[in-house]
Formats: sequence, C-alpha cells, structure tokens
Amino acid sequence: MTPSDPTIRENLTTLQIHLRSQKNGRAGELSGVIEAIALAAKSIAHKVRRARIDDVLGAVGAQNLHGEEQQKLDVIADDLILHCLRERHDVAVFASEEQDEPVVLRPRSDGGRYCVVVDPLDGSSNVDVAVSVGTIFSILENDQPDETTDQAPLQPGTRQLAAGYVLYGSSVVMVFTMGEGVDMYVLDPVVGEFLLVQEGLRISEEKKIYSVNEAYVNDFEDGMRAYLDYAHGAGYGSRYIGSMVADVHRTLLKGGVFIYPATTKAPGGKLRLLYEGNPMAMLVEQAGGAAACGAGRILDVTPTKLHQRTPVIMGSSAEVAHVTRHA
Ligand code: AHM
Ligand code: MG
Repeated sequence: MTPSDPTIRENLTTLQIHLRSQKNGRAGELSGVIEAIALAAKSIAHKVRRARIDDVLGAVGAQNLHGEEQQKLDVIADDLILHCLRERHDVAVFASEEQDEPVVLRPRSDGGRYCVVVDPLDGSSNVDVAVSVGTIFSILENDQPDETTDQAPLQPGTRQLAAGYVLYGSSVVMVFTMGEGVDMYVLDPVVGEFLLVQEGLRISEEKKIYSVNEAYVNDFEDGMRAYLDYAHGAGYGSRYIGSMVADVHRTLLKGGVFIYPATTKAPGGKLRLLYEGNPMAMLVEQAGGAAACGAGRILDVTPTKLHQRTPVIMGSSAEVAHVTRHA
C-alpha cells in the first residue's frame, strides 16, 4: 500500500453476493439451494479437519447399497446436507449415494421444485490418511407435476440446472456451474464465507496428463491399454489421487484427462452416473472440455436406475478425443 493508494483491497465477493448479482435468471431461483449446500459444506469441512480428533474415522460397520463400507463421515456428511436442504421450501427430492432410496420432501404442488442429488463425501476412504475428499452435487427440476416420487431424479444429465463440487483439500474450494460457465470460490476460514476467486474457468488444452488407476491395466479393455501405450510413448505425466473430486479439480485447472474406465470386474465402470458422472461432466463441458462414457457423451445417457454406474473419460476435448479414438 502506498500513501497515494490508501484503500485496502480485500476480496469480499461472497458466494451470496455473487449469486445475487448474476444476470442468469436461474441464479436467483437456485441461489437458496446452492447456499444451503454451501452451508452444509462448511460444516463438513470442519468435521473432516477434526475427524481424527473427534474419533469419527473409519467404517460404521455397515455396507451401503453398492456393497461398499460406509465410513462414519459418509453418514455425517449425508445427514448434514439433508438437514440443510430439508429446511428449504423448494426442494422436492433428496437423492444420495449413501441412501438406498431418495427422500421425498414435498410435491411440486407444495413448492417442491428441485431434485438435489449428492455424493456427500466422495473418496471418504481417504480421510484417515488426510487425503483430499469432496462433496458432489447436481440440481434438477422436479418434472413430476402431481405426486412426487423417488423416481424424479431419473433424468439425463443434459437436464441438470446446476452442478458442482466442494473439495476439502489444503483449502476448501467450491466449483459450480448453472449452465453459463464455471465459477470457483475458496472458503475464507476467518470470514467464514466462500469468496469468489475465478469466474468463467476454462480447462487447459495443453497439459499431457492422464489420471487413471493403472494398477487395473490387466482388467482394462484393449482400447484403454492402447491409449496408455500411446501416452507412455508421447511423454505424458501420470497423476492419480484416488479421490474423484481432487482428480477432476486438478484436471479442470491443469488439463489432461481423468478416466475411470470399464474393467473386467466392473464392466459398467465404478462411478455412479447421477452422483458423480453427470455433475462432473456438466462442469467439465461448461469449462470447454468433454466428458464421455465410451463412444457417447455422459450427459446424454438416460438413467434407468438411481445408482447406475458409468465409465468416465473427462478432461480437455483433445485429450478425451485421444482416449476415445483408441477405443
Ligand atoms: P466412493 O464414492 O465410494 O468414495 O468411491 C469413489 C472413489 C472416487 O473418488 C475415486 O475416483 C475412485 O473411487 C477410486 O477408486 P479406485 O480405488 O478403484 O481407484
Ligand atoms: Mg463417490
């Protein structure tokens, strides 16, 4: 600060201020739901940081619908998000990766306008070693005019009104889109608010990075193995955290491609279409990248089951094309 410039310039554009200033008509309507998710995320961030102190690490001893061990923090994060959304008059259905069936809150006739679909704490098995984890969310219109049923979220990803994630890493980062570009916020722990740090995020086209669990190479299809041979010969770097939110966040910021392909053990892929594939695909596409499930776009798939899985290939358009042309 110089004597001629006495103003303290502090970034104080909060999520709330930024949402209210948007010209996108959707922002005003969705802002309450997004702020409710942000509130839950602040609390989850706190719980994740204190997990070892509060002794909430490890499994609850039950398996979720997918046969995977539920972590204590999965259940806590799920409860917190539902608690924050339940208060809202406009949420019709809450569907979570951690619950067998969606929770129907209110019908359209009673103001239930939105379906909110979440993976409350993706990558939660990494928390005990202090690796980044995240919350993924997707917001859809409740298109059931009369009685709302738990099938309301079964819509293709192209119909998402908004999608995003919160990354609990060395900083807490919220990235979301309402269909007109991607904005990024960082939680200022002192102010207690998500502050806008970047508008109109665009994925880099340059970096040669692939991100895949290469230990499964013998279970991959021939095309995937051919892509890896190509990447090895073309001087690519490899990065794999094993936490989708962190791997996709790096891909958005630095470029390259994140892949969770079909394997012989998981022929439909491991990741879930509604909770992981669709929201991340919308974000990556809105940032100028591409997201495929093989030959087609993830967002074009019409789901038939809430917990349906999908192969995932997402990143810069050029890199996704490199992967799919080997298939
Ligand atoms: P989760 O939803 O049960 O946490 O599983 C999803 C996670 C992703 O974050 C990550 O990309 C993937 O599982 C890692 O799986 P793997 O250990 O098979 O590489
Ligand atoms: Mg997950």
